Amino acid sequence: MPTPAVRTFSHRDFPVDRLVEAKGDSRISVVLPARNEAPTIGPIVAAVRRHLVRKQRLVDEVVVVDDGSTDGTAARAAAAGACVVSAAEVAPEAGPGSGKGNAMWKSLLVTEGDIVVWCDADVRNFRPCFVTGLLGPLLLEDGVSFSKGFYERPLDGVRGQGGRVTELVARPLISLFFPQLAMFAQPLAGEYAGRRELLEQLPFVQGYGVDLGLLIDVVDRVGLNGIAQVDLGVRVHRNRALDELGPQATAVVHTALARAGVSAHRDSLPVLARPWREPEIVEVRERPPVAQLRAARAQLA
Ligand SMILES: Nc1nc2c(ncn2[C@@H]2O[C@H](COP(=O)(O)OP(=O)(O)O)[C@@H](O)[C@H]2O)c(=O)[nH]1
Ligand SMILES: [Mg+2]
Repeated sequence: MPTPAVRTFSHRDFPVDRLVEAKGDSRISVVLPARNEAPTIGPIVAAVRRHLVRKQRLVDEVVVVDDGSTDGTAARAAAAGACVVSAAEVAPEAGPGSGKGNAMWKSLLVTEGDIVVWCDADVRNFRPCFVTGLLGPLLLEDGVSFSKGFYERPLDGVRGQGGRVTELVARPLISLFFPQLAMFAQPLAGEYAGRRELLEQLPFVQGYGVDLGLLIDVVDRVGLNGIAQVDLGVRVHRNRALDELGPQATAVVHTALARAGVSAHRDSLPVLARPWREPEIVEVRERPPVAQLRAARAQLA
């Protein structure tokens, strides 16, 4: 069976002045989920604000969703001009949660953009073209409601060696269960953007399963034609030690299996057990689509 193609672009295809023109009256939010990202959060926020809020009027708000960072992340983000919210303070009535996906889900409740762009906050070579590249297909190509970033990711300066969880976990799972996603170059990329009306229809896996979970669910909902992937150049982020990748990999496996209908316990928390280490609980609970939450709130009002 031939592998289906994905509409693929480069950030260079989308000069910022064309985006500003195409944006018209629509509103654009940039969101950075962050936990203990003090070294990188300030420069990222500052770059988005300088180039895309002040110099060009492309982005309407820059929001950092913090999760109890203890290293001054919130203060640095605020000093650089972001609106900083604490995940725990958003929709406490929805019950406790944790992780990157939980912060992203909550970001839909505190932002106003018709388009929401998410970027990781640990990127060391962030450039505004991450944001403009992701916005390009949404603003300038027909029928696109979600765009996913991809990039070259060096490990210790060596090309093509980054992305261990991607290569050893996500790609095999995709090949086995979701071959329609095989042409996404970075299925676990944290840089992606979508139209709010689509994003609010989707459940969010709370932890590190969120990136793959959303990709699977978006393809399911809008088809490959409704998605673009965009080359964002080279991306350098904090590379984790192998033992830190185990819980992330577990979240990715669980998310994929739950969507493939293999896991019997979609809502129970898996535990990663390893010899001579404390077992680690992995956050894989899911937040319901925001549209459901809004409907429930409207009924109560
Ligand atoms: N708010 C919040 N952000 C998180 C949490 N976990 C991870 N992040 C952020 O999500 C982004 C990606 O996380 P990272 O650990 O770099 O994932 P990796 O690149 O896949 O190893 C970074 O900006 C993190 O700070 C969390 O529990 N809460
Ligand atoms: Mg990272």
